[in-house]
Amino acid sequence: MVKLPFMQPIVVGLVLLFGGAIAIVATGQQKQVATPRHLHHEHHSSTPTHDHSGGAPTTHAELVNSPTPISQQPTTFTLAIRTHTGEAVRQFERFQEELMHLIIVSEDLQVFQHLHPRYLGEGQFQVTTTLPQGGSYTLIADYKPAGAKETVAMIPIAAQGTPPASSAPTAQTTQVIGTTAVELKLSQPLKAGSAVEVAFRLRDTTTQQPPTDLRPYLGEAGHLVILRATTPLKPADYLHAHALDRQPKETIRFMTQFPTPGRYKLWAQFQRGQQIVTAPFWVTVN
Ligand SMILES: [Cu+2]
Repeated sequence: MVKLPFMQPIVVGLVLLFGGAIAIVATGQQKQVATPRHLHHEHHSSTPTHDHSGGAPTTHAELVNSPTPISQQPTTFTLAIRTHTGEAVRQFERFQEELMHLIIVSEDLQVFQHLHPRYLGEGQFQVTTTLPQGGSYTLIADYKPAGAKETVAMIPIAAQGTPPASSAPTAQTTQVIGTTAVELKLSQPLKAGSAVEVAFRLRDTTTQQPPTDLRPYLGEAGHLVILRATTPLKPADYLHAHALDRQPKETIRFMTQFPTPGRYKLWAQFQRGQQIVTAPFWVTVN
C-alpha cells in the first residue's frame, strides 16, 4: 500500500449515549484517510480512551437545547463539545480558517450543507439552518480541540416533514451549477486502499473558458467532502480531502484514499467571486 505523509490512524471510535443524542466519535482521524485496518476497531471500542499521540482526552459532540427540526423552517442547533467526563472543551484551534466545520447530510445524501457554527464559548457552537425536507440527517462536526487531533463527531437527527422522493444516484461526471460546469477527472479507476488523485476541471458556461474569478475557499484552492453511502454514517465514512494547491486554477486537484469498496458521494466546493459552487458526484470504489 502506498504510504502517504498525511496518513494517520483512527485511534478510536466511540459510541456514546447521553440524553438521547448519540455521537459517534473518532479521535485522531486524519482528514483524508482511514485505512481498512482501523475499521476493525470502531466496532469494538465503546470505552473512552485517550488519544495516543498527545495524551489529550477524547471529546465528543452533543446537541443541547436544540429543538426537533421541522423541514423548511429555520432551526438553531447548539453543539456542546465535552470530554468523556462531561467537562466542556473550551479551547479550539482554527483549521481551514474555522473553529468548526459542520456538514449536514440527509440519509440519502441528496441534501448537503457545509456550515461554520459560531463559537459561543464554554465549548458550545451554534448555527441556524433550514433543512429542506423531513427524514433522517447526520450532523458531522469536524473540530480540533487545542493540543489534540482533529475530531469528527456524528450526530444523527430526524426532521419533521415529508421525506423526499427517492432518487437514484447518477454516474454523471459533469455537473453544471449556475454558470459553472464542473467535470470530475479521475487519474485511475477507484480502488479501496489506494491513494488517488481526484481532480475537477472548471469552465464558465457563458464563455466556455476557465472561470476568471476563482479564488481560494477556506484558504485552499477548493474543498472536497466525501461520504460513503451507508447507514448509519460513522467517522470512518467521512473523508475530507485537501486541495494540492492553495490557488485555484482551471483544474483543481485533491489527493485522497477511499477506505473500503462501495458507493461514495463527493461534494467539491469552489469559490467564484462571493459565490460558493458546490458540485455533487457519485462514484463507485472497487
Ligand atoms: Cu468548513
